[in-house]
This record gives sequence, C-alpha cells and structure tokens, in this order.
Amino acid sequence: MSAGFHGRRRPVVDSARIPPGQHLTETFPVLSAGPTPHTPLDQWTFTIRGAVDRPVSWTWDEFLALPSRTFTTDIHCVTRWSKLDTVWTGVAIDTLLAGLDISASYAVAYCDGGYTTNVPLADLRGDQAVIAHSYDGVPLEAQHGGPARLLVPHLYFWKSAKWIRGIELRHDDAPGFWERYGYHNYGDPWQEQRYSGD
Ligand SMILES: Nc1nc2c(c(=O)[nH]1)N[C@H]1C(S)=C(S)[C@@H](COP(=O)(O)O)O[C@H]1N2
Ligand SMILES: [Mo]
Repeated sequence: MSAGFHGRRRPVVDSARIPPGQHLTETFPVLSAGPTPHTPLDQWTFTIRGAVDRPVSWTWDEFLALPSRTFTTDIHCVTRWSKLDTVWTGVAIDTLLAGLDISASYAVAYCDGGYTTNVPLADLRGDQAVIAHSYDGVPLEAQHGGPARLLVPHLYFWKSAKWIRGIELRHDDAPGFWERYGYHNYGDPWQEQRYSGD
C-alpha cells in the first residue's frame, strides 16, 4: 500500500509505547511550580552530597567536559500527555557516581528554586538517567530546565527535576515536592502510579 493511499503522511504511532491513560502530544508543554530561575553559568555547580564518602562538585565547564551521550526517548507527564522520540544530550548519572564510595539507597534531586524529587538510587543507575544539558541538539531552554535537568524517562516526568543543582544521597527515603502533595512516591507510568495509593 502506498503512503499516499491515506492522504497526508502522518507519523506512525505505536500504541504500545503509550502508557495507560496517556495521550500523545506533538507540542512540548511547560509545567513549572514556580518562576523559572536564571542562575548564571559561572555560579552554577553540580554537587553530589549526603551518604557518600566525600561530597563532589563540578563547575559548569567541568560538567560540560564530562563524557555525555545523546539518545532518543519517550516522556510521560502525570497530567496525561506523552511525547515520543524526544532527543536529549547529557551526562549519565553513572558517570557522576563513578569512583564514589556510596552507602545510600535513595536519592533526592534538589534544584534552583527549591523543587525536590526523590528517586531510588537504583533507578538513576544502569544508564537509566542523565543530567541533560541539551534538547534536540541545542542547549536546553530555561523553561524546560536549562541549563541542566535530571532526566529519568522511565518514571513520570515530575521526577525529571528542572534546574537541578545536585543530588543528595540518603539511607532513608524522603518525599520531594510533589510527593509530599500526594503524588505517588515512585511514579511508574506503566503501572499508572499517579497519586499516593495508586
Ligand atoms: N525544578 C522543577 N522541576 C520540575 C518541575 C518544577 O515545577 N520545578 N515540574 C515537574 C513536572 S510536574 C513536569 S511534568 C516536568 C515538566 O517539564 P517541562 O516543563 O520541560 O515539560 O518537569 C518536572 N520538573
Ligand atoms: Mo507533571
């Protein structure tokens, strides 16, 4: 069958890639709980602190000099939009944790503006999460979390903390901003873990 048979060419959507209760969007909505911070890059640092033998920090230049990877993934927001084939470039959390002596099982991402979100450390390891600094091949826009955001695409998008400045490693779990307001503690879109109790 020719592509022209159906008229205008449309992207082929693989419904198996859309979690339950989600619909596709072609736009890129902005969801922020407060104003967009604008931290100058010469004042930006990224720090891993808490249950680690020693805290480690990178300046912006040091962070950008780390090996990064570009990859394509789908993102799923708890407000029910999903966006397929988004292209990100960033530094794997594995790269940031390499060489550290870590006794923690939990992580809390903290951000300029005060937003936090908690993720089991295991979900940030194994090439599952990056600190992204570019989207679609260009520096990440401030409204989408630039200069850098966490990206943990296998969980609902509220776990992908914008304007991230560091990760606190913890022995115990501690709910973040939305988790304290009743969002699910873990947030697996395939299990529809939207709210506490789901
Ligand atoms: N710092 C910070 N990160 C955040 C948020 C926020 O309000 N502040 N919102 C979260 C939510 S609920 C979603 S759905 C996504 C939205 O990212 P976007 O604005 O790039 O679409 O960012 C997440 N990360
Ligand atoms: Mo969200």
